[in-house]
Amino acid sequence: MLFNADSDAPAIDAPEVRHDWTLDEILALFRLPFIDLIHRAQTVHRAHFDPNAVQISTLLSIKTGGCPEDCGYCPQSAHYKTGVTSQKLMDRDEVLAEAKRARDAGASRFCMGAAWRSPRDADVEKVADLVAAVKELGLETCATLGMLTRPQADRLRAAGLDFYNHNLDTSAEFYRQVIGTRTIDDRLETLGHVREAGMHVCCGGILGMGESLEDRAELLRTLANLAEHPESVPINQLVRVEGTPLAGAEAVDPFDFVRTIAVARILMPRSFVRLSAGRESMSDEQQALCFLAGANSIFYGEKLLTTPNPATHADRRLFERLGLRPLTLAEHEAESCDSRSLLDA
Ligand code: SAM
Ligand code: DTB
Ligand code: SF4
Repeated sequence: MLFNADSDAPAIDAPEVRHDWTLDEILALFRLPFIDLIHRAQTVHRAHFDPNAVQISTLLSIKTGGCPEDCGYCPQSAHYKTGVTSQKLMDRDEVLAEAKRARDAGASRFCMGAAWRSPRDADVEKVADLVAAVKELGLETCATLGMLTRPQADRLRAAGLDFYNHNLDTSAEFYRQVIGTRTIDDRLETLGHVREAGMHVCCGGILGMGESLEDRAELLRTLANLAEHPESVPINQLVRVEGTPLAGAEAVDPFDFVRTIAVARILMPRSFVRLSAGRESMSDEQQALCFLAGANSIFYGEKLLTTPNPATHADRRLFERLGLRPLTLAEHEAESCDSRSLLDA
């Protein structure tokens, strides 16, 4: 590994996609001068992607609230009083109407979220039916339903599920301080089942929960050292919801958020890095810096799962101001390592 004379950060002229990052190398990237870091990230980004194209996903909470898990950040946990009430799984027709709306507004991927610790087999059957119907509309499909067994992952894949979202969220050590009802090893086990079933992995984390720089670096190290990089890496900024234990967490320094995007881009050069939750509280200028640092995916639509996302007219205006354009499914197909299930836009 080559090193810059004036920095411990690894050089970017090593062309290979690596899976052996050390914590020190990653910390050295975080500690680069901001401008140098962004330049490196943008250079890596341009080697793999059109820098002006952004993949668009839309989220829908198909089963909201009442979750038995105690994730300290989440408004949907039954452990906290946040005003989010427990609802049953949405009807098929309602989900399909939302999916059509998302497609017509320009989304290429539709992500269905459920506030489950782990779905029952009967729930998986219902979601499998939704997945097949959403695919019929010409959308890529993503689901995030909690922990899956291998047969459940196989069932969803057979129904045509393209992506499964299951975040590691933070370092293993900090995870224990935020969530008591499961471990990061439980998460890794489900990610293994998703991979074995042949689905694309969407896996990232949250910044702003009180984690240290080392925790952020360790999260990215774990992601980048997986046998295959997640195809999609969502970087969320904590949405501080009243009633959750993390409601009073300190805000993330905007430049530190951008740095994390840049380091994710450098470590996982071929992955889509998603500027995820938290955009509502970011300026257009901060979002532009995130795109410059290598973010190339967003959630589009006025709601995330239970909290607000920027108004669609604001996002369209932002894209216009920056000369950004939505990545079409056909382009994504060309860039994706597994395009079996993608349809032309
Ligand atoms: N229950 C499933 C699970 O935990 O995997 C799926 C839904 S859960 C809401 C999906 C992800 O949303 C979490 O892993 C976390 O990254 C993110 N999330 C939840 N609450 C959030 C918040 N307040 N701010 C930012 N991201 C949040
Ligand atoms: C991800 O990484 N972020 C999304 C999606 N994957 C499922 C969820 C964000 C949730 C923000 C809080 C809410 O709206 O409830
Ligand atoms: Fe449940 Fe997922 Fe929220 Fe945790 S993050 S409480 S598992 S919905």
